[in-house]
Order: sequence, then C-alpha cells, then structure tokens
Amino acid sequence: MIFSAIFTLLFTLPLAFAWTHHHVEVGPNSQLVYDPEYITADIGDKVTFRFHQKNHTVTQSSFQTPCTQIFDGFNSGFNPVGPDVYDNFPTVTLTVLVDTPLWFHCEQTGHCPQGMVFAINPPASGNTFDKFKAAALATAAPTGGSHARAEMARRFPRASLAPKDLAQ
Ligand SMILES: [Cu+2]
Repeated sequence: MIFSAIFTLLFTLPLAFAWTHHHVEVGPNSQLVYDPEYITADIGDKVTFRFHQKNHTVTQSSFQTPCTQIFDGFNSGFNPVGPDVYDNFPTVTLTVLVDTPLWFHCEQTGHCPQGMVFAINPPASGNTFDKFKAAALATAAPTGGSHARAEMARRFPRASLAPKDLAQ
C-alpha cells in the first residue's frame, strides 16, 4: 500500500510541474491582431498576454458569437498603452483549466469585427480558428463603422460614453 503510494507520487509529480508558459503579443506594431492568433495548451499551462499600444482586451467569447463576451468568462479588462510607450507593456496571465476550445476577442470598438480574435485549442476540423475569425469579420457593419457606431449610440447611449472610446 505504502509502496504503491510512493510509486504513484514519484511518477505523477514530474507531470504536475511540466506546464508550459505561453506568450501572446496583443496588438503588436499597432496591428489589430494577437500574435500568435491561437495556441495549443494543456490543462495547467499559463498564457501571458502582453498589451502593446492602443487599448485592447482579451475577453472570452464563443465560437458562435466571436465578438460577444460570455457570462463568467475570462476578461483581462482594458489595458491602455500610450503611443509613446515602447517597453514595460502591461501583462495579464491566464491559467488553462480545461482542454476544450476557448475563444477570445478584443472588446475595443471595431477591433473584433476587423478580426482581432484569439483561441486556445481550436479544433483542426469543424469549428476551426479560420471559421471563428471569418465569423468575427462577418460582424462588421456592411455600411462602415460610423453607421455601426451611430446605431450603437442610439441603442446603448450609456455605452457610448465608455472610457474605452478614448484610445482606439
Ligand atoms: Cu483591440
């Protein structure tokens, strides 16, 4: 019994510490992208997001609605970085707790519809990252952003006053 317990401990302990630390750049070179756009991760892995200039988020969404925050999901919040800042970028770290696909987007106005989306463990077939990104791009208003923003302001007058509008 004791031997068995020790045996189990010895052979599972190394695995428990074998997690990977992933690094994702958020909006590098003023581009509306996460770099890389998706990663493959195991339970226990950590993912550190590093926020570049502008004002981005990493906000959990779903495959079906790429640009809509899900209830109780991960959200880094907004991380404003001035245009003259070139180092010491803010970071937010997430620990992977599931092995199912996780989908994310940037909440900043207009960023997700321009394809600013990210995924952890997207399937290689079926609900792929490419389909997820295409769905995000498809949320863009066909008549242009100014119409979409006017419509947002009409429907959500308080949201249009949000500080996130300051640094896009
Ligand atoms: Cu963004």
